[in-house]
Amino acid sequence: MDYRQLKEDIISYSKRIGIDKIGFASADPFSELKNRLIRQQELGYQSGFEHKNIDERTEPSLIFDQPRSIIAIALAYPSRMEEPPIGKKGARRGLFARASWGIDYHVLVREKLEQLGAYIDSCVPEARFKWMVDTGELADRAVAERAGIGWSGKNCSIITPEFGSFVYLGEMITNLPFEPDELMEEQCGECRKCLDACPTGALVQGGQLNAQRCISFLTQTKDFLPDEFRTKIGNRLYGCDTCQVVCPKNKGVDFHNHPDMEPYSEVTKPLLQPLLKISNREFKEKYGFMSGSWRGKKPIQRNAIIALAHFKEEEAVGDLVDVMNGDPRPVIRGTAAWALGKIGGVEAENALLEAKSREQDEDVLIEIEKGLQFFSKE
Ligand code: B12
Ligand code: SF4
Ligand code: SF4
Repeated sequence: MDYRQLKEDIISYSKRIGIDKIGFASADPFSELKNRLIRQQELGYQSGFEHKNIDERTEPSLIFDQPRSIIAIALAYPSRMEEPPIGKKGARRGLFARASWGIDYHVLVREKLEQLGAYIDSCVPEARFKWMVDTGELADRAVAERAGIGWSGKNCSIITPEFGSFVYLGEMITNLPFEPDELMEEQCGECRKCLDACPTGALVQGGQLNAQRCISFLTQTKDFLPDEFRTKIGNRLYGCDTCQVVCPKNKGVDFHNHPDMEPYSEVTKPLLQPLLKISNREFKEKYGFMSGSWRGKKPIQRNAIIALAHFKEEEAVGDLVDVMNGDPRPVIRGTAAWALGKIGGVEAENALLEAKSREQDEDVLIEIEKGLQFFSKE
């Protein structure tokens, strides 16, 4: 088999099916990454969303019989919305990060990997492969870096010279001995804009993230948001793009190569108030197709409440009172209580006092107290 020719054929095919970038890597163990993952774990810097088994994450032979190469792919996603709706008093809006615009990228990247797999199969019947995107064992960024897709930026993202860091990554382990591509030279240089712009100091140093402080992670948690972060999250409902938006390598980068990635602005920048009382069914119908809804409606609703507090949205007081009094979930009731205190006003204060005499849940009572403290500070 002429693997050099096959590699060329695969590259041509990948272009025909709309894969924006492809690279080939060895399937050797990821030894540096292994040390890094262990260290991150020791420091308590991981998010908990990573695949748990570090050996499997860094040793392809543990998850695939006799791996010979890994094919990495990248799909470029848009960074600008056409005519985004503008939020205003009485109609405030929240934000889903760009990685959640359009149809869930897990589906879109998977489709490309499946097509690529079918093509390789048609060329080499004895080919075996295992593909993954995001939820698989391997670290997608480490694979992409090794395959020369881009370099690992100080903001942790893989940055491609062509599409900036606004790319989704996926890969396929194979039993075919392709010639590996070369690593790309690091191009951050002296820049440190991302480190300076991160609202929570989550980037401990270039290329090292304390995920527990990263707003992207925090928007995806289901419990109460720690106080420290409630003023930092702003109107983000899912994810955070700050360290990518400030990156000079993303300047002017905005690719619309995939119609399925186009944002529906009413969903990616939705009105906040209707989210407070949305039913499970409505939520699934309206938001279920996007990656940002994977944790269900609770974190999004909690973040929407915090966003309304961020805007000090007086028009939302009535709805927030209803939620504080009637929602069955303590996190939602408590966050609404805190938000009412932050927004202020007589109606909010009276509702908090009334709730204080009736509420049974200890965590919610703590939030009611926090809400009332805003009034004593006035
Ligand atoms: C867990 C996870 C998160 C966590 C933790 C992120 C993190 N930086 O670790 C949270 C929830 C915070 C998160 C947020 C985001 N994520 Co995320 N996430 C993942 C996931 C599932 C695992 C990542 C992981 O293993 N992290 C552990 C760290 C240690 O490794 P890493 O950053 O992945 O790998 C690099 C470092 O290890 C570094 N490294 C290794 N050794 C050493 C040694 C030294 C000295 C240094 C400096 C560096 C270094 O090199 C590796 C390659 O770049 C991957 C999918 C996957 N299976 O890999 C997606 C993934 C990384 N996420 C992705 C995206 C898009 C995001 C967000 C942009 C989403 C958003 N808009 O909110 C943010 C970006 C936040 C950020 N600054 O990193 C994309 C990244 C695409 C890209 N171009 O890089 C991925 C690859 C999903 C995908 N398949 O497309 N994510
Ligand atoms: S995603 Fe946001 S919070 Fe996380 S490192 Fe980047 S700027 Fe900081
Ligand atoms: S902002 Fe600067 S330092 Fe950070 S990733 Fe971009 S180029 Fe690198």
